[in-house]
Amino acid sequence: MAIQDQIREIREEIESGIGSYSTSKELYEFRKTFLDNKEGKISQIMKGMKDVPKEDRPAVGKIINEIKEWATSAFDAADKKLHAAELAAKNAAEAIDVTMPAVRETVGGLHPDTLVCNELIEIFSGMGFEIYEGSEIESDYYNFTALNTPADHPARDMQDTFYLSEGFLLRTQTSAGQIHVMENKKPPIKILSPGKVFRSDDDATHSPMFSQMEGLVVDKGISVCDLQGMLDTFSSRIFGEGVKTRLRPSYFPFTEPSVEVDVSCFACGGKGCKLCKGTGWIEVLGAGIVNHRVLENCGIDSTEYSGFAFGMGVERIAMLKYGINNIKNLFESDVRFAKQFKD
Ligand code: 2NM
Repeated sequence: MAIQDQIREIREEIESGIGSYSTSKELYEFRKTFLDNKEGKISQIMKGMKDVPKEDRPAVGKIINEIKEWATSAFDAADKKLHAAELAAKNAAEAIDVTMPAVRETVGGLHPDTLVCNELIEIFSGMGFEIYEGSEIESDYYNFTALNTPADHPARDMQDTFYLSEGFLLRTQTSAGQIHVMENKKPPIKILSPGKVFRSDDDATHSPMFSQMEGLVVDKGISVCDLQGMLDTFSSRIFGEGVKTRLRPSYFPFTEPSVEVDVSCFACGGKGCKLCKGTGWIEVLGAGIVNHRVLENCGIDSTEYSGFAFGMGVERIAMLKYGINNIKNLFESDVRFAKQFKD
């Protein structure tokens, strides 16, 4: 076939095919079948030049160059169009609607136990108490014997205490740690011991693991007056201004005398309501003057020094403050419960 005819065929092929591609990648493959330096149909024609008579070569060379230039610009133009369409489609797909409402970020809150713990620590730190946490595993001596809890005391019963290996147990009260402090530090001592304690107890108001906060003050001349003064300050800070305290006689092996401490009902102001069961008073903690035997057990001369101590359950305070009626709510990790305590 004459070169002119081959060129006409190529031109027709390109003209009819060039508009049928929808992606620049497909168009590029089509382009290569004509313009590839080695395999392209136009390059192949160039190779046929050797059979063209010498005098015709300049004219034939010219038309080959023309078709090459024409094809190149035709493909460039078609490619430009496809690229523009592709870019527009990509931009449309990635478009951001700035009027769309933002996704709400959910932020966690502190557990009511932690909230109350923090508040108590804040209050007692403000009164000069140092924080001493102690350890959860204690020996029978620190948890009971040193605290003047005799061997036949019901609290030592297997049913109430989680015993570990011989002589060791999970502390049932944080005061076990306070014995270590009294053994190692000369008075004045003024410490607050927050932490987990363990007792084999389980009902609506008791959990086998709960948090306790115990305080201890030892110095020369400490009396019940110091205890009561501190309790008044504490009660109005935690439950609100105007809340009064009342001491009732009680018994603990580690204190003598021992008292139960009630606060006037912060819900009804003392008139009597559901929270205080009509009495106007709510029991919040136990306290007393440290038994001289406990001081002596720690090597503190009880003729020179005296002290007061108190202990409370953090969950009980949290339940009173937030109106929670079952302690299980505090340990079941139900988000519907937890979400109510954003502060
Ligand atoms: C309470 C009630 C009364 C108490 C005693 C001691 C220590 F270590 F000094 F002996 N610490 N805490 C104590 C006293 C705890 O909890 C209801």
